[in-house]
Parts: sequence; structure tokens; C-alpha cells
Amino acid sequence: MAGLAQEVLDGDRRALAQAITLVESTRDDHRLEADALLDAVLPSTGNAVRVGISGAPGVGKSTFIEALGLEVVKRGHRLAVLAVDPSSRRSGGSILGDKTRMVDLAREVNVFIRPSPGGTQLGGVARHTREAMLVCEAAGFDVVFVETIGVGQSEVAVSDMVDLFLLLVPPGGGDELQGIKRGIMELADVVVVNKADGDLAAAAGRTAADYHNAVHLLRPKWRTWATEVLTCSALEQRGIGEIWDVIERFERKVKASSELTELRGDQAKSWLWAELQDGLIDQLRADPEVQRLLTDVEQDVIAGTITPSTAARAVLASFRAAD
Ligand SMILES: Nc1nc2c(ncn2[C@@H]2O[C@H](COP(=O)(O)OP(=O)(O)O)[C@@H](O)[C@H]2O)c(=O)[nH]1
Ligand SMILES: [Mg+2]
Repeated sequence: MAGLAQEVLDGDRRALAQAITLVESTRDDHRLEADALLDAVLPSTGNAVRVGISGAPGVGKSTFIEALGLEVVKRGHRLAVLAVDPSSRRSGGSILGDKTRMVDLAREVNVFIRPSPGGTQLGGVARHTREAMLVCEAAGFDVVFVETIGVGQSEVAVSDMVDLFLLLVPPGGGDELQGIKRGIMELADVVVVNKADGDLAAAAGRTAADYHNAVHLLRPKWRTWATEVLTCSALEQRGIGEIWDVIERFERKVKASSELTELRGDQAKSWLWAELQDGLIDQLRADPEVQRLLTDVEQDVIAGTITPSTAARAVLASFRAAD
């Protein structure tokens, strides 16, 4: 692993792709190698600006990532684009299909685009993306975008690995605003109303004003940052530079106030607990006796003859005894 780790640190793209394939593997022996690799590169991680980008299908995420990505590389950064999309296997892949659409961005030498890892279990998909992010940072990428589609719990998982969560919304009336889940609004550090062009320009301005009012009713997430609302046209590449300016200002502020250090510490802690939870459940399932008992009590719980709490206690007791 030392060889591969060194190649990653040297910025070798083939090594980077190989390392990400390794961290995405579910094989036990690969997992041990992946952990060794991650341990080796860990001191060289954490130096990137980590941005989560979310929004409902069709809002313009791919177009926006291409436009903002080109701006970022124009300013001399190296950009990695990753994704968390547990549905990508079934739906044929959001970002994978988009890679062919993000043609200009994909052609840039200082850009690395990786589709969402496979899997339908959000926890596993998110873990692999988070680890891929660390590997990209070790390889010298100083900006990371993590895309997620605007449905389900994947937003929360992404907000647990990025510094700034950017929510992309379409122009529209109050109804549109109602349709955005409050939980997602609460995660947003920057809201961008896209498609502020042509006939939609005026509506986009009104939508931005509505969001501005709405986000200020929410409990603030940061001491030093209040959610900003901007408009842009990803298609016509207008307002994009201003968005990157806001992201840089955010990063400066939360760094200066030590809030970023606190956030990343909290995130690392919650990943530790997620790993413990997954690891314990894997160990439970690995024990054949416990597994048999599990199958039985699961049926009893379904049938309503035993409470989930009593069933869980019995399984845990059997696990401890087996140990
Ligand atoms: N008018 C306009 N259309 C846009 C803009 N950004 C994206 N679109 C269009 O919206 C549609 C969906 O865009 P896409 O980037 O694939 O959205 P995604 O599903 O969120 O990734 C496409 O037809 C884009 O051309 C924009 O800024 N203005
Ligand atoms: Mg897309």
C-alpha cells in the first residue's frame, strides 16, 4: 500500500483512480488495504474547499457544476467532482451519464470526475464518497464538489462531509418554495436560483427575494455565516464568478472563527459512530448462531408476538455469549 499511497501523493491519476476503486470495494481484504492506504495519506488531506451541491432533477446541477467548475480551474485550482447517489445503479446513473454532458469540464487536465459509487445503501455509498474525497485531497485537489440529487436522506449524508452546502433551486412562485423540504433548506449555506435568464430572469429575482426572507426565519447554522441567496444562469455562465467569490468568503470566515475546525471534528466523530454501528452489525450477522436467532425473532417481530425491544435484547445477549 505504501507504493500506491506515494503515487497518489505524487498526483498520479492512474494511482488515484486505482485507490478510489480500492476504497469503493466491499471485499474484506480490500477493506484492510483501503484502511492502510487512507491511514497513510491522512496527514495530506483536509486542505480542500469541500462543497456539496444539491437540487431537484432538472434544476441544472450538471450545467451548473460544469460552469462553476470551469470558473474554479480558471482561477488556478484543481477540482475533483464526486457524487452521492444511492439510486444511480437503478436509474442508470446521474453523474455518470452527465460526465458525457460535462464535456468541457471533463477535458480539463486539472479536473477529476468520479461517478457515484454503486450500492443502494446510503451509508455505504456515502462512506465511499467521503473516502474518495480524502484520496483526491491527498492527490492535490484543492476544491471538491460532491453532487447529490435532491431527494431523500443523501443531502444529510453529504452535509456531513462538506464545509458548505449549496442548494440549487429553479425560478418559480411561492408554491415552488413550499415544495422544498424544510430540512434541506436548513442545510443550505448558499441558495442559488438558477436559470436567471431570458423569460425566467424576473421570476428568478423574485424567487431569490422569497428565499432570502425564508432562510432568515431559520435557526442559524453558523456564528459567522448567514445563508446567502444568489441568482445565476449556468447555461449562459452569468453570476458564476460571484458564486465562487461567496464560497471563498464563506471559507475564509469559518476558518478564521475556528468553526470549520469544529465542524470537521464533529463530522469525523459522527463518521466514527457510523463505522462502529456498521461494524457491530456486520459482526452480529457474521455469527451463525446469532444469525439463526435473528431470522427467528425477525419473524416473531413481524407477527407481532414479541416486541422489537425484547427481540433486540435477546439477540444482543446471544451475541455477547457467543463472544
Ligand atoms: N434557461 C436555462 N436552462 C438551464 C440552465 N441550466 C440548465 N438548464 C437546462 O435545464 C435542463 C436540465 O439541466 P441539467 O444540468 O441536466 O440538470 P440536472 O438534472 O439538475 O443535472 C437542461 O435542458 C439544461 O439545458 C440555465 O441556467 N438556464
Ligand atoms: Mg445532472
